[in-house]
Amino acid sequence: MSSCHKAYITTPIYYVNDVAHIGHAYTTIIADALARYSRMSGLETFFLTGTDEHGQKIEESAKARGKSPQEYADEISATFKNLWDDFGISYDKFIRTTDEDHMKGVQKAFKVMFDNGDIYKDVYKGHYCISCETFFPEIQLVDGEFCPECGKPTTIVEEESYFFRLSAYQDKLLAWYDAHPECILPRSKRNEVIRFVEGGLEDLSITRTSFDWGVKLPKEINDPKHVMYVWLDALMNYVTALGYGTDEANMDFWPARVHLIGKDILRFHAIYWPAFLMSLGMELPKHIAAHGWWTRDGEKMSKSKGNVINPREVADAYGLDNFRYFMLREVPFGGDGDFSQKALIDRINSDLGNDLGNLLNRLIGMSGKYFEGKVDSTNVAKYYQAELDEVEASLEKLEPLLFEMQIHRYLEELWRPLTVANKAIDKYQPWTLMKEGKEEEAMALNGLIAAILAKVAVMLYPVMPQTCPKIATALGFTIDHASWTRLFKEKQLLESFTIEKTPPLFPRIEAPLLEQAVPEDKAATPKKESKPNKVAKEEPKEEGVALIGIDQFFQTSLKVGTVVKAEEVPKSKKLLLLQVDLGEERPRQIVAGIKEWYSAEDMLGTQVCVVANLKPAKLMGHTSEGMLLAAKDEDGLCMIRPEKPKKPGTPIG
Ligand code: ME8
Repeated sequence: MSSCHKAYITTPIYYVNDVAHIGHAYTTIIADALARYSRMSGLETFFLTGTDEHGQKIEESAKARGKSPQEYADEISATFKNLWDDFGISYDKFIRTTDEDHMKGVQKAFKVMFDNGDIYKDVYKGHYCISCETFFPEIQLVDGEFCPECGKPTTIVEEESYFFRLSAYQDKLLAWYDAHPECILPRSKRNEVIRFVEGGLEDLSITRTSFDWGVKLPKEINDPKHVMYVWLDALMNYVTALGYGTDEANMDFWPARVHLIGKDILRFHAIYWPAFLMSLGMELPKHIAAHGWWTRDGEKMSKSKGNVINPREVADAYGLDNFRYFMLREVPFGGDGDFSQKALIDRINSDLGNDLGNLLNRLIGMSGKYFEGKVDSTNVAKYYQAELDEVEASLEKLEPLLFEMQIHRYLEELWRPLTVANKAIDKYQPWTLMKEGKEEEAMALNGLIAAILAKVAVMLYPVMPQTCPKIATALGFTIDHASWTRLFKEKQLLESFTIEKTPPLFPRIEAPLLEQAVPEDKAATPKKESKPNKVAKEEPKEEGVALIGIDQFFQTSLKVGTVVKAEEVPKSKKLLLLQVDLGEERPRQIVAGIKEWYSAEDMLGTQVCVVANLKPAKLMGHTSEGMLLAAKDEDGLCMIRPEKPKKPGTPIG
C-alpha cells in the first residue's frame, strides 16, 4: 500500500507505430513537471514512462517495412527514449511491453482474473478497427462501416475469444466515481465517463487469435492460439513496472498518485483499468487526469494525418524550457490547443522576457548601482508587508491548483508575485529613494524583489528545470527540498547575499525561428508544381476514346488517399473542399464537384483514388491540387475506392 510519502506518476506508454510529436511531448512534460514538484516537496517519487509495442497495428507496420516486429519496436522505442533523455525527462523507469518482466506480470494478472471467475471463453463477432485496436458496436460506426474514432474502415472479426466480465463491474465503478469526486480530472470528464457507464457495459474481449504479436496466455490455461488484447497488456504496465508478478520491491508505490493521459484514452483508463484492478483485488489510482489535444489547423496531430510538429525542432529553436512553459501555460488542462509560433513567441517575449527576465535584470541593475551587488532582506517586512502578504496569498493557492491538475492556472497565479514586484519598483522607485537618502528602504526593496524572484524560481522549477537553477545561482541559493521548505512552506526571505550577474535569460525573439513547424507558414509555402498531365490528344480514337500506350498511362500518377478534412465551399452547390492525405508532408487540398451526391461528413475519413499529378487549378477561389476518381451515370455519381484500406500514398496502377 502506498504511504502518503510516496508518489507514483505515469504517462501513457506510447505506441511504437508513430514517432514522437508535440502531443506526446505535452503529456510527458506535464508528468515530468509533477514528478519534479513531487520530489522537491519531499515525496519519494516514482515516475514511469515507456512504449507500447504489441498488437496487430505494430505487426503490420513492421511487415510493411520488411522488419520483424521486435526489430521495428526496438527502433521506434529508442527514438522515444532518446528524445526524453535529450529533454532531460526525469523518469525513474522506461518500461517496454516487450520486457520479460512485464509479460510475466501480465500473465500473472490474467491467471488471477481467470481463477476468480472474471474471465471466460466464448466467440466474438464484431467490427474491429485495427488502427485503434478497438471493437465498436454497429451503432457507433460511421456509415455502418467506418471507425467513429479515426474514420478508417473497420473489418468484421469473428473469432474465439476470452472475455473479461466487465458488465459485473458497472455498479462498483459507479460507486467508485461517486465516492471519489476527484478520481477523474478535469471533473467535467468524470461526468462523461459516468454517463457512458450508466449506459451499460458489455463484457470485454481480451484475447485475439488473428495475429501473433502479443503476450501469450499463461501456461496453465494452455491455449497457445491466443494472445492478449493489447489494451489489457498495456494497462498492466502501470503495475508490472513496480514489479507486479515478479520482483515486487516497488509495489509500495501503488496506487498511482496520477495517471496522466490524453482524452482519447480516457475510457480505457477510467473504466477498463479500475475494473481490472478491482478484479485483481488491488487499490485504485488516486487520479486519472486527461488533457486535451494539440491540434494543427484544428485537427488532432498524428503521423497518419501527416500534420505533426516535431518537439525536438521546436525545443532546439526556442529553448527547451521556453517550450515547456509555453505548452503548460498556453492551454487550460483538458482543453485542446492549436500550436502556433506566434503564441509561443508572445509567451517568451512577454511572460518570460518582460515579466521574469527583466525583473532579474532590474534587480541586478539596482543592487549593482547602489549597493555593489549586495542584497539584504532584514527590513523587508518593515517597509513592504503589504506586498509580502499579497505574494504569500498567491503562493498559497499554488499546491491545490497543481493537485487539481490546473497547471495553466498554477502558472498564471505564479505570475502574480512578479507583477507585485514589478509594480513595487515602479511605485517606490529606488532611484528616488536613494536621492532622498532612504537607503534602508531602497535596500529593503531590493530584498523584496530578490525574495519574490527566489520564491517564483523555486515554484517554477518543475516547469523550467534548466532556467530556474540559473536564477537561483544569481540569487545565491540552490533549488532543493530545503530551499522549497524555507522559501515556500515557511515563507522566509533570502539571507544576505551578493548578486551574480547573469546574461539575459530570455533574449527577445523578433520573428518565427522555424519555417516548417508553423501551420500558417506551411500553408503559405508554395507547393512544387506537379508535372503537367501529358496524355496525348492526337492518338487514333476508338468509340470516341483516345488510345494511349502504357507509358502514357503511367504518366498519370494515381494514388490512394484518405480524406482528413472535408468542408463545404461556401455559396457553391456543387463543390466540397477536401484535405486528402497522400502520405506526403502535408495533405493535398482538392476541390471536388461531388456535393450533390456526398456531404462533407460522408467524405471525412474515407479513402479515395486521386490523380496526383494534375496541374493545380483554382475553383471558386480555392486551389485544387488533384482530382478524385468517380463514376457517374444516370443514377448519380459514386466514388472509386480501394476495396481494402491502403496506406495513404499507395500508388494505383
Ligand atoms: O494511446 N495531442 O498510445 P499513443 C495531445 N499506447 N496529446 C497527444 C496527441 C495530441 N495530438 N497525440 C497523442 C496510446 N497524444 C496507447 C496508450 S497506455 C496504457 C497505452 C498523447 O502513442 C496522449 O496522451 O497513440 C495520448 O493519450 C498519448 O499521447 C498516447 O498515444
